Amino acid sequence: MLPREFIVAWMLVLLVILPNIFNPCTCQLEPRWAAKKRHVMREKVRKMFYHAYDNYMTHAFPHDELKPLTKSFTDSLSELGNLRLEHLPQDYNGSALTLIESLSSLLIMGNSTEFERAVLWLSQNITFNVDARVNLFECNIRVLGGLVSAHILATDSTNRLVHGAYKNQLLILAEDLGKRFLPAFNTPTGLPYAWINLKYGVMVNETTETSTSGCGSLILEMGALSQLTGDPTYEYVAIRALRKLWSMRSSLNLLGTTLDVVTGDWIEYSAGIGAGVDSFYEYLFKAHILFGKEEFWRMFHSAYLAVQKYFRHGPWYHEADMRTGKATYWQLTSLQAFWPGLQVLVGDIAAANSSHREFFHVWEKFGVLPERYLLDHQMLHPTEKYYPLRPELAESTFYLYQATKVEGGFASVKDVTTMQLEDHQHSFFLAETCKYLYLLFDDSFLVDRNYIFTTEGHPLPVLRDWHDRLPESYIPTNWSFAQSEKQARRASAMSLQVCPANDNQQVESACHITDARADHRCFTDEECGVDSTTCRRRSCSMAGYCGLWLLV
Ligand code: DMJ
Repeated sequence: MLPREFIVAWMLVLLVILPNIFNPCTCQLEPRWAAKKRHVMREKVRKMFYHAYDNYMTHAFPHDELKPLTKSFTDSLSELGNLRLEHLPQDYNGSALTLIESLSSLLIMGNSTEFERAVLWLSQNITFNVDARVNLFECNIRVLGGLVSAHILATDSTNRLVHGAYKNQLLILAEDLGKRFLPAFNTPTGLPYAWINLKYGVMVNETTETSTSGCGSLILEMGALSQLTGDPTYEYVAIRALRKLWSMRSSLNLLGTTLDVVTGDWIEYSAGIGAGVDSFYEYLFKAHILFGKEEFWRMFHSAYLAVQKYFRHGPWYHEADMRTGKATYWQLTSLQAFWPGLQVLVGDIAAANSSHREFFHVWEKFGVLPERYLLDHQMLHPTEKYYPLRPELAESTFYLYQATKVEGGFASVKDVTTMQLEDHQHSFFLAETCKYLYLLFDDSFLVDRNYIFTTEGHPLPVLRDWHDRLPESYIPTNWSFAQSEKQARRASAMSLQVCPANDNQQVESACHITDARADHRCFTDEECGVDSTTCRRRSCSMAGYCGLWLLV
């Protein structure tokens, strides 16, 4: 979610949530060559997606993921997050994971025929009553998220599916899966086990260790499932886990990376914004947008400020000990690249820009973004040199198109120094990487719609019915709220801009508020917004322009 992400993702977000800055007049004035280039790029991405998709369908479907070099398959659902490959199932033949992950991308690319065909196939052929131990977080973001999002898209009349055949089967499947998740939450703390056997529940002697993301990144999918089924249980267990996790924060508002779900003790006190924690931050903010709960915003706001205060070093984000705030590891990881995208959603554009630039520099250095780069030694991590085509740096993937395309699909990069390939096409390549690239060149799917993308890139609509109350805009004084006419019509993430309590206070937070008029003209100070870099309120000059004018 994620950074997500970096220039592609945040340009995408801008396209989605700031339609006012890309107003129709601008589009009409787009030079013909630019429109042509956009078309060419879009078609390239479409080709890339179908190369991955068609090869999956030919050589791997209905298994989980494609092995593009050997044109075979892997039933990898139980391998996700399972570094030591423990307790692999003996009798599991896959759940068409890549097909589930591809559903919303198919529709976004305008292929409602294939989308519908896939929906019907899944409806008739998938069962989760399988003896497979899966990672709750991975299964939630990929499978539950994929199904819930596809159900919403399948029942959205504007998608012009041939109706009749679809009778909520994906929702029935999603609910079945959600029920199978519930035993994982049956712990003294309410924090879920990281692993669950889909058929038999939590295994005897199951590990009690899990990650912050594992406990804190369930609310979008589980909350959506509750809204769609009317059964509050899913949302309840996810919120209970999130609240417990938040209660375990340090006095600095920092959390660690791993913890024990039975005792509620931290195991790893060092944390950053990357692996094991990333989507916890992402989901606090997105849950606020999707469900409108103040509680999520309050948690996010404190957590965001703590990240900026203790992890940020210039444009970089290192790790720190949650108890002391002292820096621990100085490393850039591929997963951290979601952060600039989240900063854009929050409205902290200047900060997003500078952190994105640094990710991009490392990308330029290697031609791709390595999984882990040691900032203090300015070198690659010796064992994490790979680049599995992660979506967080979707743009770089586009440049990698030629390098990673093999006859049988797209192969992950095993070592960014040698560009040696690996026989694995991850399902998120179709769920996210191709989708974000495509949306960059063709966002027509998003016109007049307001979606939140889950951490796996599955779109969920922001709906009035799901909301405690609609997002409103923070005004720069006193943390109170204002709702403009425009925001009432379009509840967008960018309406959630937060500013410091007074004009002189400079905090490292999301504080950008746009001027009332795009040309920055004004009659009064009230028409001027807040400067994103300094968090200072702009004022109206004698000549009638908003700016950071020196007041004498
Ligand atoms: C995806 O499965 C999701 O984006 C997740 O949140 C973490 N990253 C992988 C892809 O990199």
